[in-house]
Amino acid sequence: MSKNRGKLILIEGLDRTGKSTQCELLRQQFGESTTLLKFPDRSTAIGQQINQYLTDPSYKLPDQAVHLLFSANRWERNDYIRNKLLMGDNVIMDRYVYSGVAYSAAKGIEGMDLEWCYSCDRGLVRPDLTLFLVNHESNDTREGFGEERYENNSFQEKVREQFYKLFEKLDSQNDLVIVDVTGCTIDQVSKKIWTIVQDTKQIPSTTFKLFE
Ligand code: NYM
Ligand code: MG
Repeated sequence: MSKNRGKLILIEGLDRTGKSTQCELLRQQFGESTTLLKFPDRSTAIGQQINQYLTDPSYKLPDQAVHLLFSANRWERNDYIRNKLLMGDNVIMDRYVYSGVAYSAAKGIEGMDLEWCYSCDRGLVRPDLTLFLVNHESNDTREGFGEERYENNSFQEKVREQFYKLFEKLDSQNDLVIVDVTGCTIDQVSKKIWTIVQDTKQIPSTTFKLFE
């Protein structure tokens, strides 16, 4: 009897919306046979270059090149993700294509529009479910906020706009749930997420949806 493939669940959002905490809690709830991946994956050679760019303000790299590094960092994990899913493992991701496009397009650089930013991610495996965490309260008081590039409120606002444009472009209504976490405790958010995840149907085949 062939085994169903695992679920691919993505948690997205602006900086400091609690994504990493919720990814970890979701991993614990799924229990065995669950893989958690965070993007950027700073453990690879490409990831280390991205890390340097994010943490060192004096590190110079053209924005287009940075964008391609983030995309390459997803591509280098694509086969790994597909294989895990085919083995029946569930895979949880902390950021992915949506962050990749939204943060780059938010820079407003000529020629680096949403379509350009999205094009190099075409063909990557598309999550069965994407949860977009939204906190309507300012997140600039959270510990550590402002330490990395992109972590300021005016830029985050632009990123938010690009996320919504991309959701529209990609017809996300079938596989995206916006989760309002404003004023919620970690536990409350975790319960909301678990309820939504349990409603996601198991995909009974070896096929994948792709970003097209
Ligand atoms: N980021 C993340 C991008 O600009 N492009 C991408 O493709 C991805 C995956 O990296 N501010 C940005 C968003 C974050 C920063 O991510 C680091 P995190 O989740 O804060 O470690
Ligand atoms: Mg961050």
